[in-house]
Amino acid sequence: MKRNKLNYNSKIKDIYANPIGHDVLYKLLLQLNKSEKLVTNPIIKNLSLKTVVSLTQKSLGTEFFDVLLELLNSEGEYPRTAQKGTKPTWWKEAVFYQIYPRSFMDSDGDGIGDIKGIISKLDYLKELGVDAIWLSPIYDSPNDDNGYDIRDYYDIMSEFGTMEDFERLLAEVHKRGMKLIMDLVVNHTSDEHTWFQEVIKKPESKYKEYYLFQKSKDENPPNNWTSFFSGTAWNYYKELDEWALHLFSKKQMDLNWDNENVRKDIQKMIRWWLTKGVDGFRLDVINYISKREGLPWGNKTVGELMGYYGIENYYYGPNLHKYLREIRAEAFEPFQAFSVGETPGVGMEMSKLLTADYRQELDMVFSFDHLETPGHVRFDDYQYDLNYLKEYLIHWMEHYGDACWMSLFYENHDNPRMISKVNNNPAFREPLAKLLAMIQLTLKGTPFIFQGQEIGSVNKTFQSINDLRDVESINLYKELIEKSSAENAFQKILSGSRDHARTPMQWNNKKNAGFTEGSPWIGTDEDYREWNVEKQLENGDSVLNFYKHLIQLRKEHKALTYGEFEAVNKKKKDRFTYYRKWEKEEFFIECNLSNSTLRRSSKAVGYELILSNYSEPAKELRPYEANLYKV
Ligand code: TEU
Repeated sequence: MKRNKLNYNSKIKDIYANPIGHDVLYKLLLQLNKSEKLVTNPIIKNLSLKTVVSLTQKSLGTEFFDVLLELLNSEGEYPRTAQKGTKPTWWKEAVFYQIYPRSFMDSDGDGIGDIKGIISKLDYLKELGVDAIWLSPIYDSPNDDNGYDIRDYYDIMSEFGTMEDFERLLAEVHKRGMKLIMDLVVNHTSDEHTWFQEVIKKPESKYKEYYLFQKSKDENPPNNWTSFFSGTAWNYYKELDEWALHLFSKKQMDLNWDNENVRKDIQKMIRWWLTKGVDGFRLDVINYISKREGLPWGNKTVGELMGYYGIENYYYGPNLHKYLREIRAEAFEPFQAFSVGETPGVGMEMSKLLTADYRQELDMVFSFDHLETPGHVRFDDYQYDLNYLKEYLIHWMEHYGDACWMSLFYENHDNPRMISKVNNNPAFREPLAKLLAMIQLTLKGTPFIFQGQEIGSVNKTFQSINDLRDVESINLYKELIEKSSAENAFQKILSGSRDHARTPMQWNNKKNAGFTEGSPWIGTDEDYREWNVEKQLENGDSVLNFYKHLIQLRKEHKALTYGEFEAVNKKKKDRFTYYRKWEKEEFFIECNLSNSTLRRSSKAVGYELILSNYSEPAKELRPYEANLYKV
């Protein structure tokens, strides 16, 4: 459906009805920790943009609104409403498991996880009930960002093994009836990729057009865009007297997707892997690939609000849909390959335009608005409020629509552990781990479990900055110590470091948690002695067995995958209760989102209790109690 362009006479309600307008305002409200009512109340929603500008000019500036309108009008399409019926496919029924290869299992004692290590654990994953594996990058890379900086798309990182090892892995995965998806990192390549190296050697090379080089008028970078890993997003190259764009580390150079040759080369590479038999891809920061022409300066207000400058020029760029459709048609479609896009900053309405089945772009996306409670960012030291997660999930369950399918996750290799974010009191670790599992595995969508989540992993007690390895943490630390004490800087890093998720998988209570015979590339702490796979496999009540049980139930009962979702007592704080219904089958899920006791829901009386994170019955609903009933 097409709509009219928005302008200064448009009303707030028109802006909120525009898919990007909706998601931008929603995100803004989150960032400012304000209720949605702020834009939906009758007075405000009828204000014209003109009036809003005059009211907020001082704080936001007028240019902010020009930028906003340009962004909003760049999307001519609106999601269709009311398509009824979900089309069944394997990936809607699957439970995915993300492996971060560097930290999963080391087979050769060099302290770095590898492909043979993964193969040795496939039976474990099968036992757990995993249907599909997402492998973080295993391509040849100098590892500035642990493989997210690819040097050669057609080769395997030597620390991880060989192409033969990979082929064996794929065959072993398939032999067990599972699927394998790879990470596709194509917003950027390593600066050590031959394309980039060619340019440095030969400025007149055709590969210059593969990247985003620009001249600058003076000694400063061409624009004010900042990198997600601190500082300017530009590197200066003396050989060329030009700058090249990198949204991430200094060694991750952004590709120029407006160059058709780049797109063709990438599509060719994707087909090459699909010909080998991989089942699909997780597409790294795929919503960043299309940059606004001329790479305009980032708006100051947006930059201050988001913490990054320039983002409005590329997080939902003008050709994004076109490029995604091309990839789909030229590479994915002929192989029936599955795709899930990593799309930071994209909310629900934009996600619809990226994933609705009639649009032929992606199958699913990872949206991230639920990973921090409103008003907070990852590096804040605060306690995550599960009431917000509930609100977010209900919103998506009720409005994402039958043409779209949601990804369900709390963790990945870029985020601290969810249990630690919610409550780091060890007394609650086990019930909380199970509560999170209950929610993730009984909702509508495809669950993605991140390695270690299934044994209730928590954040590590890193002692100093020397214990950390991640380029983001290290760069941010350097930036912070310019302005504050080393101790404060380290505290901030500890709250948000991605390394919490990257310590070795805890297999047993032996040396290095059974991860390696050598010395691990990143350490673990004493935690593994009590919290490890081996121990949990032996204990019927463990977090691991709870996951296993839930996954099994999900497979046995269609109600838990395709079933209708119906929330009950939505407004009741600390309580998350809902039904899943499919034909004659009905389940009721009752969760206590707090660390205090609550009155038990009267609804559950007479229902059959199938699974609970507490073994003894009790009158009250105990801290983080989670129950699954058959109605
Ligand atoms: O992450 C992209 C991303 O925007 C973030 O999740 C990122 O980790 C961080 O929060 C930025 O502040 C993807 C990958 O998952 C991540 O590991 C890579 O470092 C990044 O892209 C670059 O490839």
